[in-house]
Amino acid sequence: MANKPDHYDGSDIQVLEGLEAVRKRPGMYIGSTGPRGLHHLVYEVVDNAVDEALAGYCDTIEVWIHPDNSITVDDNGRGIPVDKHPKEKIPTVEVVLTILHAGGKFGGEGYKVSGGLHGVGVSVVNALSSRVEVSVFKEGVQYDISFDHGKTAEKLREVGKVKRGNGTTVTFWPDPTIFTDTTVYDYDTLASRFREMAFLNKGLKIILHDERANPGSTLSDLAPEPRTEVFQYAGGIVDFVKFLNEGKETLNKPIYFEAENDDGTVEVAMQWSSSYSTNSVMAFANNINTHEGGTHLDGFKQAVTRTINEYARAKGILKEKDSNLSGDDTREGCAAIVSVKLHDPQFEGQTKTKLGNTEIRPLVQNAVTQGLAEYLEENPKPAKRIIDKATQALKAREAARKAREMTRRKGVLDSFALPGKLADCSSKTPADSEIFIVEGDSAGGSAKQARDRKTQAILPLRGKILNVERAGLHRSLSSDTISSLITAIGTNIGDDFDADQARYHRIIIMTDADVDGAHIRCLLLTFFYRYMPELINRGYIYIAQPPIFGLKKKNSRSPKIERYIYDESALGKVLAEYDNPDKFDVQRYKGLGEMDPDQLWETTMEPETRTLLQVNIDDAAEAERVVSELMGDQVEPRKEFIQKHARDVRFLDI
Ligand code: 1YM
Repeated sequence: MANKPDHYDGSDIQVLEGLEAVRKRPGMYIGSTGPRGLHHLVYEVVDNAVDEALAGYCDTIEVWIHPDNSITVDDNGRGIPVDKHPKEKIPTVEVVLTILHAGGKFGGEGYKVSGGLHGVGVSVVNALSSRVEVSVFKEGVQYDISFDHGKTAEKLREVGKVKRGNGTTVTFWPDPTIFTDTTVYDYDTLASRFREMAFLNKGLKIILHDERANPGSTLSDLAPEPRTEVFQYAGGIVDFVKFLNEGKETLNKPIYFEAENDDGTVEVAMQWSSSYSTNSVMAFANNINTHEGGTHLDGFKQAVTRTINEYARAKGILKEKDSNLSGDDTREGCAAIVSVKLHDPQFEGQTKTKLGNTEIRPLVQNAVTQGLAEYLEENPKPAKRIIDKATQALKAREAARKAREMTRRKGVLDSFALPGKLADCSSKTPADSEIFIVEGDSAGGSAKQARDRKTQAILPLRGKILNVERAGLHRSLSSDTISSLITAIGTNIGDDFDADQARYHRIIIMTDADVDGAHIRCLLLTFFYRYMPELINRGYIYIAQPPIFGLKKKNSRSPKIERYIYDESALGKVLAEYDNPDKFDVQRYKGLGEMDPDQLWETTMEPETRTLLQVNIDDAAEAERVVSELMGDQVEPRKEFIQKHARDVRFLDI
């Protein structure tokens, strides 16, 4: 605080030290300064508006992504208080924006989004923005205040009378010196988060505008025109499970129950489909996706397993000699949302997304046991379909176990018998090792020549891989491609899966930049999503980014490529950078096979210079939906999707 201006009083110093701490260690407050952290700023502001909605004062939230990647969030709540704060002697809105952790400390009754990375408060957004502008509307009067790098720039002033209802508008510009990777917002990331928010808060309307546009481009992350989407669901989480099951053949109408006691509220919606997935149960606590599960999810699972077994036995479907249906059997093809709201949520676990409150478990368990038992009794036809599905899962599980034992005896899944096509790396340290899963033998050949043998392994895949979504585990295992993939990775699969056995900590999908390549990539992602989600959670799965254009000097006899372009939308910009673009030939790469080994190394494989996209399941709902829309029973949506999103990677946080 060397050059602290002399007119600061004690509270100002506290303010600066607080926000300075945030600027020094942003990761402690928002997780990272990468794209996730950047998007987190928006959630933090929107969470305040959602809290206002949970308190019953606000029903519409509007968000704009501006062309300069600044963000505006507006709500029609009460407006952040503008009166003088009794302790700090400055307007409360200024306290909220400048004092660390001020946000959560006020509030009275009700459930608030807090804990985890959320609820750190909007002052953190202020600290990490080069500028913030806030307008508060109360009783027809507008009040403005603004901040630069967390410091009050223009004090609160009464602007005058306006014709609009109460509310708050916040605009912020993420500080590019903090978010050094990128300050560009991803529309899909924000859209799926707001969709989720709208599902979880029945009736709440969230409107997202993207004012950015990239005219003339069909294959870029930006839409060709500005766009607006409205998220509002009268059915709440019932609509959520319908959404998760879109494109699937369902076995029952969504079941819904809710319960409440002094500890909190629980809402559950569930619906089975004929799909094989067992990881479509999503649990939330105070609107936060508890990826790591917790007490609410445990209560749900126990209740479902027990209730279905009891029903199946009572109806004589399970005989005395039969073994019980496992939890996985009862949840195969089950899409479910478990949403609890509680006063003081305890978030634990590695990513602070595991709910620890033990008092919520019996509430969920009783609600589900009672609700599900009643449903099964009253709806015998869908009940039979659900039980049949679970008993089939049990049979498949036993068959798969037998098949696994067979193949293991034959040595197929044995780690000593690595697949013949694998060109392994010499390093045996997984943290240093990576494997490229390459489409086709010819690209595989180039990659084998190009690679760094010490750390880079190559596994060429011949043709398309089996669609695991439709085939199920049993058939998948008997496919050559799948079993060589599993063996090469080394983790095994199903009950025997062990992420610690992964032979590589970077598993890189490298496919052509065309529609077939996109399809193969989707199939591989589906495989990892279904059978090795833990590898995605650990951040082991990546997608290689081969260039799509190369610029070569015209009439030059040298094959030297002057410049590679990885993004369709950048071509025009790059050509314009050169004084005389006529002097270049633009070569379009359709397949990896068109590059020689040196080029493949230089553009795509060299660790120092390449770009990799890391796959995560942050948005499991979206991944689940896209995967089933793409890979499910219906063919038309798949075709359309692939045509529309040939290079789109919505599983990804770049
Ligand atoms: C665009 C972002 O922040 N809305 C918002 C925030 C607050 C209130 C209303 C609010 C809360 C309370 C009372 C209360 C906040 N107020 C505070 C604090 N939208 C957005 N809308 N009156 C208004 O919780 O009691 C923090 S956030 F602390 F000042 F009360």
